[in-house]
Amino acid sequence: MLKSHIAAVLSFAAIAAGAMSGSAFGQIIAQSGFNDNSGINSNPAPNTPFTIGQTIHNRGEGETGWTTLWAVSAGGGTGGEDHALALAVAAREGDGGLQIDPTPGRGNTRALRGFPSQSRSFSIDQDINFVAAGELYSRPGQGGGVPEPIGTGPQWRITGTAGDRHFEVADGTGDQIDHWENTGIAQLAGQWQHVTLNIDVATQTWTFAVDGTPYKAPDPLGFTGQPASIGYLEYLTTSSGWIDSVVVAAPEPSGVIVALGLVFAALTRSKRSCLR
Ligand SMILES: [Ca+2]
Ligand SMILES: [Ca+2]
Repeated sequence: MLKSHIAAVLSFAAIAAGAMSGSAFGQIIAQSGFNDNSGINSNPAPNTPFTIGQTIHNRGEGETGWTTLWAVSAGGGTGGEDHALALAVAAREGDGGLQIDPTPGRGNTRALRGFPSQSRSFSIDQDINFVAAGELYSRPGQGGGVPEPIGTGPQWRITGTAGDRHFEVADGTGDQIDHWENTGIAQLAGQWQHVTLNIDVATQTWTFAVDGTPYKAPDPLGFTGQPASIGYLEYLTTSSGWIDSVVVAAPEPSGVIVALGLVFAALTRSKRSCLR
């Protein structure tokens, strides 16, 4: 009798451990790999979801979960398509990655994509590899076809002189004005770094981490604006760099908690039966 209870406890523990050690992400809402034939969202058909060597503008068809294709613009208007390309050299995974450069005469280049509006907790992950000049901004915000970041949520950027490249985050107060803080986390120019945002729309706060190292903010990071939901992500740059593996995910539904609850229940039952 005791043996079977121990076996049950062990199997529940295994389920719990599996749930905890499973995917690095919770439920993936949408992801983009800028690939054609290998890697995230790739398929055997040539030149889809991306054509290696060509723009990502209006591309990404077949990548499920998103509400729009990638949209590229420059200097706040149309253009920039040729400065946001899916290239093999820009790949962190698969056979393509995004190379994004400022559009000459326009100051910057911006790539934006919509996902189903999130009003609770979710995360945005991406791999980036930029040069030690200019800036890269990312300003996810309120979606629903709103083209400009009028309801900006979290904001982060890479900035600084060549000897002092670093990540900054905006600790917003909802006034739609930038309030930058230096995270003290170095941008390693020419190297891949993994940037993770955990966003809580309900409380209008967020956390920021690079390669698993969290920025220890003196107080919780706020949103720059007051978005009731967040439905797009973007990259706006005056720098030159590569971006790959963009993942929007929701937390795992209480699977781990359920599994732990079952372990506790099993232990309790086991203890009771031992006492009997
Ligand atoms: Ca890729
Ligand atoms: Ca393909």
